[in-house]
Amino acid sequence: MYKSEYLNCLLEKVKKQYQNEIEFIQAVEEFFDSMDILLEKHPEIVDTQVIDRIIYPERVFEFRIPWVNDQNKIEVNTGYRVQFNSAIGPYKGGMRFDKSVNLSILKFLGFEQTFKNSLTGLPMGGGKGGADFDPIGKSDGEIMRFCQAFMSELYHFIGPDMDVPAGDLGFGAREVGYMYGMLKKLTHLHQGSFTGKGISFGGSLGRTEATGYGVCYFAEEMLKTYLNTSFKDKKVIISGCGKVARYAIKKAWSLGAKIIGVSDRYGCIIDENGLDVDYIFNISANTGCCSKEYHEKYPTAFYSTNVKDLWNTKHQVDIIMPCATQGEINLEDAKSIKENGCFMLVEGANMPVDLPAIRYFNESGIIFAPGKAANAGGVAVSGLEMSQNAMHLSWTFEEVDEKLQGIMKDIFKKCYEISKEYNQPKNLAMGANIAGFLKVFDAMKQEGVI
Ligand code: 2IT
Repeated sequence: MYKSEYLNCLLEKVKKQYQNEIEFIQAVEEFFDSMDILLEKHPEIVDTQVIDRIIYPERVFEFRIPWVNDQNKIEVNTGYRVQFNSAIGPYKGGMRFDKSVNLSILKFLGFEQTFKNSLTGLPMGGGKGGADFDPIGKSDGEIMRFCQAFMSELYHFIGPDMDVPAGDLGFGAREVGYMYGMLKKLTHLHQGSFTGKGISFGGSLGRTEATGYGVCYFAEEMLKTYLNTSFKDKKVIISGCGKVARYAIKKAWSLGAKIIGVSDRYGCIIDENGLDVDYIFNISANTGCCSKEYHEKYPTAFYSTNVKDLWNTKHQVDIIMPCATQGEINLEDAKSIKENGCFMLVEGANMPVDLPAIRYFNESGIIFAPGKAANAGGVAVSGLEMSQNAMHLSWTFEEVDEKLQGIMKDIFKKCYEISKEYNQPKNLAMGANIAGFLKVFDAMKQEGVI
């Protein structure tokens, strides 16, 4: 129950209207935890009814994607684009290809993206899209035909000043290339209305590394500010084997951390003496997996096909960075994490920690950073890619990385300043929600009831 009756009523309404949308309801509830605190100080926000409006996507597209597989059979998937909020800029956010994709997941991601993009300080609204298409086991030809079929519908709704998609889970440089190629063929325009493009056709240096590196730059600020320390000699566990996890592993390691546990969707490996990061980086780049291959080379490392064993190592661990996907850590995992001595948890994925676990971290003194702040480096560099495209130039890797570091520092500062202002200096989730919200709120108020 919230202190504000207004929020209780709104939450009941959302729960009733979207009862099957579990992920979306969690995202709204997590956001309302912070709005409750904000409304106590600023009850006048209620009358603007911005919160009533902000929880609805401005527009949702759902469409049929028929395509032909390698056996010459027709398959049909469902494609989506959720244009969540355009108050501060054109819709911006990734595309996800995964068999789990549904409207609830894309709405939660679009909602989170709205505040994340606001925190970057760049003029980008929030959007998200994707399809219930499982890319695992598909041939390159199938992936290309699927991307082209998808774009033949999507192109109606996107453009550099309208909506700019990018990659997400199951959607990397290859998929961006096929989609962008088809977009260009259909529109005859080379406008950069997609980010994460290849370097040869308008992509930005540093975009591949940006999310993972950004998570570490954010974590470094936390370590410095709260504990006057650094990654040096810290024992770190990072879940996931995709782009975010791999570059977070690489950066944390280069900053002196000891990486003691990693995972992929099939299992996890743990070695309290530190894992061979170079080896993990190379195998995961080729296969998208790491645990089984790693165990074959290093049989003394602990290996389990239960990915949850990563949270229950029984070894001392200092920092955890979940970088796989939503719903990785529940309350039970959170309690094991506390028992292992972890003092800081930084979300690299979007909502990998569920709401009871977030509340538990806050109560038990583990400093928690939400994905919408800590993983914003990816979309921030997407924003920089849009700037470079609009100016028809390209920056060096060093220029982009320097800007990324500045943006991550700035996001941390915004969240920390707000959390201090509300007398909960370790509550970065609240800081992120309020700081992200206030900019969108201001724009929505000025733009009128639209
Ligand atoms: O979750 C995310 O921030 C992304 N998938 C990146 C979005 C983007 O537009 O670069």
